[in-house]
Amino acid sequence: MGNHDKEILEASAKHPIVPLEKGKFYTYGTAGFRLKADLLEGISYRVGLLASLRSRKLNGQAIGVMITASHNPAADNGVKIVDPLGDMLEQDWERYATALVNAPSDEQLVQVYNRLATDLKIDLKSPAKVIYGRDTRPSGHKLVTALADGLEATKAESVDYKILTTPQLHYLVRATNSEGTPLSYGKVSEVGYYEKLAEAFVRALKGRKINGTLQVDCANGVGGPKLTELLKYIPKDKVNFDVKVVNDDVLRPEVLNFECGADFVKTKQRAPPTPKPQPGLRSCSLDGDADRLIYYWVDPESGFVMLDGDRISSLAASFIGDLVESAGLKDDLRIGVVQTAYANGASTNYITQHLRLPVICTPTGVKHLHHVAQGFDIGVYFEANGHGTVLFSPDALNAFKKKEPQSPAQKDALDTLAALGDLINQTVGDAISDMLLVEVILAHKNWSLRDWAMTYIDLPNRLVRVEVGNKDLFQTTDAERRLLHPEGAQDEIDQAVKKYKDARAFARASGTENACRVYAEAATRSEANELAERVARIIERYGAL
Ligand code: 16G
Ligand code: MG
Repeated sequence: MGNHDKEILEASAKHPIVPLEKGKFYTYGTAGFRLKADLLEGISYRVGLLASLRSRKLNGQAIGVMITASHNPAADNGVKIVDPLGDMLEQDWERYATALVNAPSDEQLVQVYNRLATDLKIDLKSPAKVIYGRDTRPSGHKLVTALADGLEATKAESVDYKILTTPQLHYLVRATNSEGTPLSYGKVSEVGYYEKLAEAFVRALKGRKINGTLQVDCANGVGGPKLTELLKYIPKDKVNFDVKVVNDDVLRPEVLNFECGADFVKTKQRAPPTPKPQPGLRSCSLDGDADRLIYYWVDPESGFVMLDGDRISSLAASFIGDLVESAGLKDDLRIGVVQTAYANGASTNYITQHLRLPVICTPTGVKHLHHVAQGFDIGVYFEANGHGTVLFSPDALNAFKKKEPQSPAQKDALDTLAALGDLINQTVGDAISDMLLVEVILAHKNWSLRDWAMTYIDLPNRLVRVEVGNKDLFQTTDAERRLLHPEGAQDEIDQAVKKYKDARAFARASGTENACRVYAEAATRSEANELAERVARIIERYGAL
């Protein structure tokens, strides 16, 4: 008998797991467990058990649990775990989460729980702490109740932060664990998050003026009310930040992520139809849980122009690279940029050839990029879809604060870098914090979105989703840029790519649905489309074998 057997059994009866077809399992994927909300109650309960174990394994440090399905429709939801520094759950533990969630009966659940405790040498009597939040989906209530029951059954101390953006929860986890230490990340409260960002925003701007209005589409998700709240903390007498918050209706679930939000804009390559796009207006979109950001405007002449994660990445890298040089720290700090295979080739060229910074390509998913970015003193990482942030090493943050400036220009650069260290969310990509960063950079450079878009010209590209029998047949190497299996498929892709100028294409299994994704880019739009279709046919053929 373990310590919590009786309690786990009793509570588990209230939150049963929905059995899947024979041979099918729930898996902890790139975004945790993400499914139709009515399948998630038992899962959320069991994630509570796992979060307690994880906290106990890490000496009682606080673990986070976020309930959200990001850009998915309102009927979906998701549960994911946040590690003590505010980063994603350690990969090894994804297996343990999967094991707990797939235990077929309540009794077997108790067995798996106790076995994990034994195998991982976890003292079930030691303290555990778990903090959690959810987005605005109505199903969040029920999932939070199930989660809380899991925490109570395992006697973990817990804090319910109610409705939060995903990055706010990541912030709170790190703030909780660093409270009272020299590495304190900020006040342990939602207000603490707003105060930190607002203060750093004012400091980073250093009196520079923000031009014109910014319209922010909040996907009718949690970002809407949270952005409105943040804006109250930005002192009007110091900063002229004219923000128009739109698509912030969180009371009607059916409008969540519907024809709006960062995912809509990025995949459809157009502005949300409502409110009616106003030519020339500087605009951006957050996704449903406010961890993705895309900028755009509708040009009276050339139509819709989008500035995606690659653009934010190169803008940030260029600005921070220049500041580091002005601060006289060029030889002390290693700056690098991390991208995935989806990054537009033109952005990679711009960063390596024009900015002269190293670029590393990783597999898709924030955790991979985050990990590699930690290897630099300043690691800029973004996925093209708008997920991303800039990480500063302790050495870098120290240098910004301690280096003796040799000139007023050097002091200015050091101060701005120190402010960016506070403004940019260090735990995970944060659309609201990234948006403030972009606004700071545009103000410093006195740039419009058009100036920003002029830095390089994107290669035309096309993304195609291909239904296959079993996506797991498709295995990749070289950061998902080449297929290892099925044998022969990559040779055919290579042959197809050779037919086009400046072309590149790859196919990979999705981490979030049973399908493959094909990406192609080429010198012209028609060639990119044609190549994508060709590769899609190859994948279809191999997928049907
Ligand atoms: C998840 C990932 C995202 C990635 C996407 C790819 C996190 C927090 N989210 O949403 O980074 O771009 O999956 O989806 O890591 P796919 O595997 O279906 O193409
Ligand atoms: Mg998201």
